[in-house]
Amino acid sequence: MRHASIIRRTLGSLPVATLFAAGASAPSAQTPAAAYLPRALRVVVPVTACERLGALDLSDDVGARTRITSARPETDARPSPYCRVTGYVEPAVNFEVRLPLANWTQRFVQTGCGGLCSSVNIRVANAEGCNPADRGELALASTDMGHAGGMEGDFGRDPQLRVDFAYRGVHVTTLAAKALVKAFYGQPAKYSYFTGCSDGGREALMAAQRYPEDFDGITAGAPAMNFTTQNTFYHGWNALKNTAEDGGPVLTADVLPTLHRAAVQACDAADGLEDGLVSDPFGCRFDPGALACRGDRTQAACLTPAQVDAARAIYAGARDAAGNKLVLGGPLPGSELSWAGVFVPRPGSTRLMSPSIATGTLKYLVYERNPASSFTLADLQFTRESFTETTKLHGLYDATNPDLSAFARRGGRLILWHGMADPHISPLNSVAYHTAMTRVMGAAAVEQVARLYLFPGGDHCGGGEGPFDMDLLSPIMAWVEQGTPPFAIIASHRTGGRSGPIAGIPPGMPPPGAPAEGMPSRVDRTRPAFPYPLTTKYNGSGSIDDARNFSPGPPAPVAAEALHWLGASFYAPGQELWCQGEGTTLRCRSTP
Ligand SMILES: [Ca+2]
Repeated sequence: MRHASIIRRTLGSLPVATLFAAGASAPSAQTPAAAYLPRALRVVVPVTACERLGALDLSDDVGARTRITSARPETDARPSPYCRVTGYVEPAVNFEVRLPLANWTQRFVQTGCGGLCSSVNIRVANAEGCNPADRGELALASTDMGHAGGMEGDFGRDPQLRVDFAYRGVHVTTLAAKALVKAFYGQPAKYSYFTGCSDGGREALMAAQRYPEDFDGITAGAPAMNFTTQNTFYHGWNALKNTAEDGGPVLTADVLPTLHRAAVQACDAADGLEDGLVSDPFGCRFDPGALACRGDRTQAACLTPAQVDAARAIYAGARDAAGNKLVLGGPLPGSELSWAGVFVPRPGSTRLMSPSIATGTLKYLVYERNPASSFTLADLQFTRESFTETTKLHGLYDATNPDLSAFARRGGRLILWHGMADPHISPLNSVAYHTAMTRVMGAAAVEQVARLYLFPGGDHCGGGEGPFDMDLLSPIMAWVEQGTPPFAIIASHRTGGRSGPIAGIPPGMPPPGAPAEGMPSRVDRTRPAFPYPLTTKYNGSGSIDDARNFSPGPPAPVAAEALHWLGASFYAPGQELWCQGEGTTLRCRSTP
């Protein structure tokens, strides 16, 4: 029994009961913080003035010309004052580093970006209840990944900017930030972490795969690890399938609740608990044809034939005419409400994520030679030939190398996480990665280095109907610093919107999930998630809204045939390309 060890070993070292023992009688989001504690590390104070960092030349540390553009104390900052340093690595990798002035406890945390990035935005998400984060004790950094204002993707005309976006920008920012930490405090950070979601999840995996020395602990949410297919076939298919001949949408936002109710009705109880959440969307079979309009039904509560076709195609995911999958999968049953704003227009808005990111990626990023400027999304072919052409730079952008043995050898630890109702990136991508790691490294080695958590009803990086607010920074710190592997991760859901920031949301895009309604949010449900492929089982008595009434359920790995697609071979060691721009030419090789 391949998965018996994770249950036995983790249960033995960390009884589930202790994870729930600290909880009050009401569901509480505070419970997990008590279970996973970072080490108590002493405060280290600066050995130099903040402003003096402005005179540093970090070029040797970074291995490329690096300029500091400003260094000044932010003395009024909350929760604690810090030294704010901005700069760039040539050609244009902008970064910001924040160094606590009085309460640094020897940790460095770099945060990832979303979409195509294009702005510097330090955002520590999924860290509420993590003491060093809440108190402002962390040295922080982030980058725009080498270009500003390029959400249309047109920065990809410059090959070097493609490389900076693909993997170099984050890495050189890490080197610059670490050099600034050392100069400011007179010592390096004792522990370094990366945390990101969406493209930030891809960035997180890039670090583990390409630069295993950079971080001790990494959390990777909803990783866009299959960048080249995700931002072309996945988003392109959903956008085109939901576009009628007149250019208007087929599925409109007002039918999504109908579709969602039917999907939940079809799948809710099949996972063992009727709780309004689809906890096994991979095994669920839902046909939107059941909602087809009949004579006696009103339009609001049924789907036209065109809408049924569109919904079926979207669930099925991008395919060629022979049925070969061009992506791992489409959005899963239970995700319907969050299709709004992604490929189904919100009322009163025509702005959509899917056509915009797919068009930009196709026009400027994925092809070795960009298509003509007249290219439109409708020119994208869903064929095997087009797949081969579109993925030629897979080795540049994608983060699918499942061999983390170098990261493991240096003591690195990875927490992967994904919402099951993610409309942007199918959780099958993360499942496929975990499966490939297990195939390549062996289950015991994977258990040493990585965990995957899936959250029912979780939207993209945050929000959604299921409990999806959780502190992951404390568990990764406890694993790295105390040797305590994570087991139960307790997530909460709040009425009235979530309180913490969400990582990985591209600039200008609204966050997923219900908007905050201006009322104080209240935790209305907590639920543990256990390491994949374990499931979460209701104990049979007590509130289904209280995490304490749940236990680890039997492993339920996703069926192998669900992971078949034309890109299955991408999940292999040594798939990386190491590239640089030489003028208008992109030169790549298979070694650094
Ligand atoms: Ca259920």
